[in-house]
Amino acid sequence: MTTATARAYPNIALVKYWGKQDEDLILPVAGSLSLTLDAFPTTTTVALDAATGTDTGTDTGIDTFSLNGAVATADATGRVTRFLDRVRELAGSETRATVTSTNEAPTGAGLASSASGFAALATAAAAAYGLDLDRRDLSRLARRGSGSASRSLVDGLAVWHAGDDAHSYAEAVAGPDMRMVIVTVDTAQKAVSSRAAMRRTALTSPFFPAWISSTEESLAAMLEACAADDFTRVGRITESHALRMHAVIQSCDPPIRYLAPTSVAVFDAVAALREQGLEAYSTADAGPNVAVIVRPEQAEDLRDALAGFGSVRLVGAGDGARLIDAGATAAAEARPGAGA
Ligand code: 2P0
Repeated sequence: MTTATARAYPNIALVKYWGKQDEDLILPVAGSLSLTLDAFPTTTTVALDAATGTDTGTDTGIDTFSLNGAVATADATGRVTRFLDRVRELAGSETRATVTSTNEAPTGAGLASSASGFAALATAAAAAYGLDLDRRDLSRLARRGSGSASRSLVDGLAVWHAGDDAHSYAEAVAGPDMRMVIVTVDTAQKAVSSRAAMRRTALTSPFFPAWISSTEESLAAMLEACAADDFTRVGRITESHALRMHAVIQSCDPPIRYLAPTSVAVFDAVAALREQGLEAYSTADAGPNVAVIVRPEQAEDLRDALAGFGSVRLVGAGDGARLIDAGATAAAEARPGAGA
């Protein structure tokens, strides 16, 4: 048995990804920019079982996937299998895998568990199947599982480029040092998945073409602001871009609204804090939780100020996906008869 274990962290976009130009390859309509966090990791082990390979004639065609100690749903397992099929294609392998994953964030609540999930899975699966991929190619591979996962391969601030398959990957960008306060307003599973909502937005929103061009402009401005180490400009772009994303989502048919009344109250509270000299800016993903960026020296004050709106967690910039255990192949091979 060959196993590999990887750990990856979620990321929160400051310039959002919302819409695909190619659903199969997961190529975005525009680039995006995010901060990989140092909290809420996903840890994933991929174990290949030689006994189920087709060379033994016993291939059942089924990977197994467990999430947080329970057998995952057929949908989730199917998504993992489709991803592993891509890895097997690259590796020239037909060996099935057992995937075991633990998530420290509530799955499906808008805390980007698919980003950390597919970043960890790509990293562990590439190692288990013996692929020798650099970080750029791991980012491209993770993208095939979930677009935002491409960014969780990168430490700290990451830009994910739009483009064709070869050019659509994430890489690091330098920018201002910042912290983020995550305000968890609700941990329930969202009613409409990001994937379905993105598709509906692209198909039905009259504003979608403007969303694409405005995201391109926001990303160009954000890259300039990062290069200039300009926290204020980064923050202003972050907040207005997030509200534009929610506007285009709300404009689809039938409409989708991810922000809850409490989410809007957090945006208002942060705007009021800015008036008082606590400089912070809000964003929110496809759910009601709000992430607020702040300068490091004001981070604890912000956390304390927002504690009344839900559970609050102060986080910083974290590492891109890493292998934490590079496999038991050597040990298994050294012990004849061991393993499968
Ligand atoms: C983002 N989100 O940039 C945006 C903002 C949510 C809101 O990326 O279909 O789970 O798997 O590529 O990556 C969520 O979308 O979607 C997302 P798929 P994904 O973070």
